[in-house]
Amino acid sequence: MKTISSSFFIPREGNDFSDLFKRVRIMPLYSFPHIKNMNCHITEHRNRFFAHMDFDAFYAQVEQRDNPKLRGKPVSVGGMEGAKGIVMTASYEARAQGVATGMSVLEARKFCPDLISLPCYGPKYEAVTLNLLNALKEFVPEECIEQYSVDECFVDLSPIVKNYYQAAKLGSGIKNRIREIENLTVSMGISYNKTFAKLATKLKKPDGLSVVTQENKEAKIYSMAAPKLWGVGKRISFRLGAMGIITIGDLAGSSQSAMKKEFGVNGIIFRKLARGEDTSEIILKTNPEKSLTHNHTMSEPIYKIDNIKKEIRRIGEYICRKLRSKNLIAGNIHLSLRFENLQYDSGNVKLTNHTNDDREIFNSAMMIYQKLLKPSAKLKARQFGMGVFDLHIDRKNTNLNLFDNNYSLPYLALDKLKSKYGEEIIRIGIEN
Ligand code: DCP
Ligand code: CA
Ligand code: CA
Repeated sequence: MKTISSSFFIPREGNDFSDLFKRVRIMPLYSFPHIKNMNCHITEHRNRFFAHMDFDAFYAQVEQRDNPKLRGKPVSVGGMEGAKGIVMTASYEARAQGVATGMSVLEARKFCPDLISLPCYGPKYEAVTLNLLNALKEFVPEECIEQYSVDECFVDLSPIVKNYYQAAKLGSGIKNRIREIENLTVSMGISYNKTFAKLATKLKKPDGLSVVTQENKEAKIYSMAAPKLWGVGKRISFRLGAMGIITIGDLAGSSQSAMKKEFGVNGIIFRKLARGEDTSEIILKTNPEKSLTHNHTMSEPIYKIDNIKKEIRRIGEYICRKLRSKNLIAGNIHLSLRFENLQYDSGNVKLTNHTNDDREIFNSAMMIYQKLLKPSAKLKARQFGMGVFDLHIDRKNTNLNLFDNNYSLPYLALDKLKSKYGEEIIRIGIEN
């Protein structure tokens, strides 16, 4: 058998499977996004009630809602107008005929010749999710709501309910409200911790509402396959299988030291999650900035166009790097120019697309510059300033670039180099 390999693997020897598994994967902590703030002082949540909800066949359900002709029909989203493209999701009618996420539309048509393949329209789905988040504020305080993915969120019901009966009643009220305002169904799981709430959602789909308690966790959760657990991917489950661990129940009953030996600290976490010992809380998004600005005063005033372009590019790159570090994109840019005699000129431009791309920001800044007073040998420029506004979270990174086909440059890798070696180390080629 081949050795599993990846740059994340380190050599490992000395157990029965050392021939099979010569390497151990070090899982980065972001593989467990929900435990950023795990409370180490308690072993298990008590008297806490978390709900998790996930839209059913999300993109496909939205398309069926918006076009009654598609209802009851096998529909997939992600195709181009013709037959090309990948199935991002499929309606339950299409799934019943064997269509699955990740297939090419051509492949899917072999199972389901009548498949209606639709293009993906990201902004529409994002708006639905935002409406859901707003609706939730009618039920619980804002700090009890966590958006987890494009169609999922967690809600801490604990400040409002005292027992599972009340939690289920509130959950059902939330589901009704979503149907009322959006005419869409979600499946919901309720439990005493976030991990079990998320697993509970999977128990009944579509339009389900499932409750997992300390008392019924063995019956409801323990028979589920281990990879259903957060962070357990194919490779991990393969290695768990070799240890005789197939279900979440097996994992809950496993030996802590064996898990630690095989997977390090991640092994302990997997076992804890399986046992219901997830003590994490709702993770709140930090408020995004409303604007970012940067000014630079030059020791030697400038007036030649080449020097001015260089200066504008430098400030633009700095701003873009700052945007990327905060995972933001800007919709509006402002450029200002101060002369030696303190005279001042400035301008704004609304960008056609929100961006944090060095080239686009530079080009837009140059468009503004063309309309400003020009420095000259007699009146040189002493300070340039740039501001970006109308900032939004950049969902491209989290959505795997599914919403557009624009290629993007490896900015994040370049930013790391710049942080380490300074601004001048590398620069994206920009046409002058
Ligand atoms: N999605 C995507 N690419 C993927 C997986 C999903 O673009 N590889 C999109 C399409 C889905 C949405 O994200 O509609 C939500 O993904 P889910 O995994 O929650 O799947 P669905 O909501 O489509 O179906 P389910 O009813 O199983 O939750
Ligand atoms: Ca979903
Ligand atoms: Ca989902």
